[in-house]
Amino acid sequence: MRDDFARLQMEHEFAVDEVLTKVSILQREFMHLHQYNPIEHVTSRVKSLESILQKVAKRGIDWNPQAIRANLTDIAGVRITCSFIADTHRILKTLTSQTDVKVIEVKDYIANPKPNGYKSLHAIIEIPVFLSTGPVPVTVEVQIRTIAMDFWASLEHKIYYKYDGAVPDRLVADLSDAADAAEQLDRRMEQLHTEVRGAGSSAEAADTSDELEEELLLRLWQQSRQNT
Ligand code: 0O2
Repeated sequence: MRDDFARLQMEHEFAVDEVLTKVSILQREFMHLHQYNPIEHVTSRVKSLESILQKVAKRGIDWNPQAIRANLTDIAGVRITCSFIADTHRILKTLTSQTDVKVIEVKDYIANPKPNGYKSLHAIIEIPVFLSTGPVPVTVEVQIRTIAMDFWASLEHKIYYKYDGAVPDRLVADLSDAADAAEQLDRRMEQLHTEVRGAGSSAEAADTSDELEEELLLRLWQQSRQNT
């Protein structure tokens, strides 16, 4: 049994590694194509055995790895923090359209925030992890949100745990106001960003760097001809 649980956790660790690699490739390719990085930072975790068993007990799931695998979809979690709201949707679309990624469920708490003000894009995806015995499908919960949404969520999480879920009304109202302020900030920052980059600015930047590269190559070529 202990070995089964160790294997369960290990498979989820591998799945997290796979998703992190995918995200890193997207990030680097995006930077290469658009001279712009839409991802601020990425964090990940695999639930501890204690935390898995707590959730299993709470949900009344059978105490065997097969049932846990089928019913607990957030053993592996990856959180992607983006600069702007548009980036969150862009990253979700690019990641979930990869052929080896099977989308189990998407929850758009940005379009439909939770009553407390929580905003985030959640996707439960399944990816194959290639073990010596063959491929094993493993689920990963991917949360994608902006820096402002992430800031709000981490504070709300701390407050929720401090009060053991029974958050006083005054704080609930303050959190709701803070969620509105975070949304306004997101919108203004995105507006500014769009204004500064302007239409076609990335294409212009790419053209300029191409020209510089060409000029440099030409000079090096001329120099090498002079030296021979
Ligand atoms: P942890 O410790 O972060 O893993 P679930 O219970 O997850 O199977 P649920 O609630 O329908 O089912 O899933 P949902 O709504 O997709 O939420 C999953 C995760 O999103 C949560 O995991 C939190 O990480 C985060 N989340 C959801 N709602 C809130 C919220 O109101 N505030 C904050 N701060 N985070 C939220 P866990 O397992 O609850 O916690």
